[in-house]
Amino acid sequence: MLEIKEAKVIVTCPGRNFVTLKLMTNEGVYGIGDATLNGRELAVATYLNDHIIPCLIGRDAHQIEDTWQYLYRGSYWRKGPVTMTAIAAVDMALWDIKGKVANLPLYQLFGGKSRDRVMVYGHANGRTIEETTEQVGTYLDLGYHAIRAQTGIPGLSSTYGVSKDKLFYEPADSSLPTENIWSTEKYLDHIPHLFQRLRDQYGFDVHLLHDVHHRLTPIEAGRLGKLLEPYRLFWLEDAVSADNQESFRLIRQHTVTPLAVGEIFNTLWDCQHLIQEQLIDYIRATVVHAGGLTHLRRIADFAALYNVRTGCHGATDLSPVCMGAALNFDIAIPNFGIQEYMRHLPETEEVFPHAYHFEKGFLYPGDSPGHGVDIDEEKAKQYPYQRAYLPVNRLADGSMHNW
Ligand code: GCO
Ligand code: MG
Repeated sequence: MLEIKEAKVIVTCPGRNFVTLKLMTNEGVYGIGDATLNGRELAVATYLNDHIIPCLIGRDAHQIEDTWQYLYRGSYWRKGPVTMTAIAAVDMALWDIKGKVANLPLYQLFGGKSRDRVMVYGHANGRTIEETTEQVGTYLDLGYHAIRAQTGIPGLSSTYGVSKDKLFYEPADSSLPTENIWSTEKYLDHIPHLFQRLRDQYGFDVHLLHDVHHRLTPIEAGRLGKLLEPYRLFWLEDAVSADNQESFRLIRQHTVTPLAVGEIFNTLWDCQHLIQEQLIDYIRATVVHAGGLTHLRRIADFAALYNVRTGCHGATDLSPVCMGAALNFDIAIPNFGIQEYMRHLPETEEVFPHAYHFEKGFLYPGDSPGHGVDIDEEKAKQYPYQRAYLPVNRLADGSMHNW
């Protein structure tokens, strides 16, 4: 039997924090899984070390489905980001092992390629519409076919999606949460001008996307979707918080702008109604926060029944390990839509050597066995954990709002 013999959790900060699970077998083959939960990293590390690893030692490394059910049903306490991220890490590592034993990249185990490349979108942003427009030009020069555009709002000193460093966007930038101030009125008045400017300058051949980051009410989101219709967005993301899945019905009644949501979803139950009632067009759940490849494939199959396509979250806080797993998934499934790709810093890429590569707006998973990503443990040791938080968001009168 291919037995799980040893497991370790590696916490490293090559420019930002990452948590990685490494599972080793009695036959020497090992697999790794991403366990990073931005701003709550050590909670997942503890969950793995104290509660999961003791149950894994001695188990059959080939029993991926049974191990998933064991960790999900068996713990009694289901769901939630910490639990599902920990389960995802185990699942990713076990699929990695299976691929290595079979000597096949994971997409082959998922049925082979449905396409030969994965379209990605990059993040253009600036403090002003002019700056963002310039940045969109930079991404076009790099070969991108799809670009997310965010801009600063006049009268607000900072907002989501506008970074200091252009090609690398890192929101978790402080050892205690920084505070942003938000105004829905200012935002709604300004954003249509950005997309008008972008279409005037670059035409309609490029896909444009926008992330609202959960800040509107359903009726405000309906209004924004309607205002943006002339600019034909690829999607409008996280227009409202999806705590209440019914919110999307109201948005749908007012706009045909395509809707995407789900980067913070952890299970199929978080999006069951959104998908079944066709209230969204793209589901953003990804491998590390939605229970691993085993569960994400279940979400995608369910979504396919209702014409919902995937658009996996791919911000910098999802490690290259998650990206490698996501790309093997993206290239294999029938209802792939798009993959987010926020570039990692060079020091992150060094700690995580990977088989995937970017070329002219597409990512290719490569043909290494498993998910094709490894961790250099010696290099990882050079970058100790540093506490870092995402910002919080308040209205001008001090009320807490969604960040
Ligand atoms: C996105 C996301 C990110 C998140 C980040 C939080 O669409 O890429 O909204 O920017 O804010 O991943 O950890
Ligand atoms: Mg987002």
